[in-house]
Amino acid sequence: MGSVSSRSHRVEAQVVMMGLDSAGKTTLLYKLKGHQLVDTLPTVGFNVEPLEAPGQACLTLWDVGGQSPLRASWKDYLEGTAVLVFVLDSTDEARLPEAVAELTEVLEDPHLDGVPLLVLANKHEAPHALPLPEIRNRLGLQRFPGLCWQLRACSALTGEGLPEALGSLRRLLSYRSPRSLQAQGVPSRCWGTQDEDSEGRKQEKARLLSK
Ligand SMILES: Nc1nc2c(ncn2[C@@H]2O[C@H](COP(=O)(O)OP(=O)(O)O)[C@@H](O)[C@H]2O)c(=O)[nH]1
Ligand SMILES: [Mg+2]
Repeated sequence: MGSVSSRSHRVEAQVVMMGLDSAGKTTLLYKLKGHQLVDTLPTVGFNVEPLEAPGQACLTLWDVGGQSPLRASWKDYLEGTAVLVFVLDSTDEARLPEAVAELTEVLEDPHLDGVPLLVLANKHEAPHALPLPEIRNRLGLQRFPGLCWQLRACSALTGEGLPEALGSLRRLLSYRSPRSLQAQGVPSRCWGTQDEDSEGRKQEKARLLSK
């Protein structure tokens, strides 16, 4: 697997999507491709599709099977990853700790050093979906001080939040890790990590207030 390459303004990149089984990764993959909703079976191995994203980004999007026996092979997909997308089922509070533990383990892999993370809180259209601020707290990503990450709510079922998720993905692709900035001599005071944007927070607050 390769990483980000750029010819003129065009960006080509490998993006790997992981998460527990049934989080909605395969549904997301095909929804992003613009397919009709597909009936999915548990993914054994992976699915992979090319995907055009905003800002002339040509992505190769990997959807890696998330059942527990398959998670040992997640590390085989990480080399050359430009952005890791971790998909959560916002309605599955019982398995959130398991998802956080798996994400934590994968983030410790050296191949993800300096690689940004997009967490998609999927199934957000469901009435019993956990609110985004609660998911943010329970992720505890501040434990990874150098990590550049964003959290987005979305629904692979309705398509809600997917354009914003693709926008985040595009921005994260442009992110340069502190290590690469250091190599280019950029002073450390100019380094930054991105949290989910304030617009997303405003929308979430409005949603919560309207309940
Ligand atoms: N309500 C709801 N169900 C979803 C959504 N995305 C996926 N699903 C359902 O969740 C189940 C598992 O989806 P799948 O894509 O196979 O999950 P994967 O194991 O992560 O690939 C299927 O029944 C999907 O129809 C969503 O955004 N909302
Ligand atoms: Mg699947």
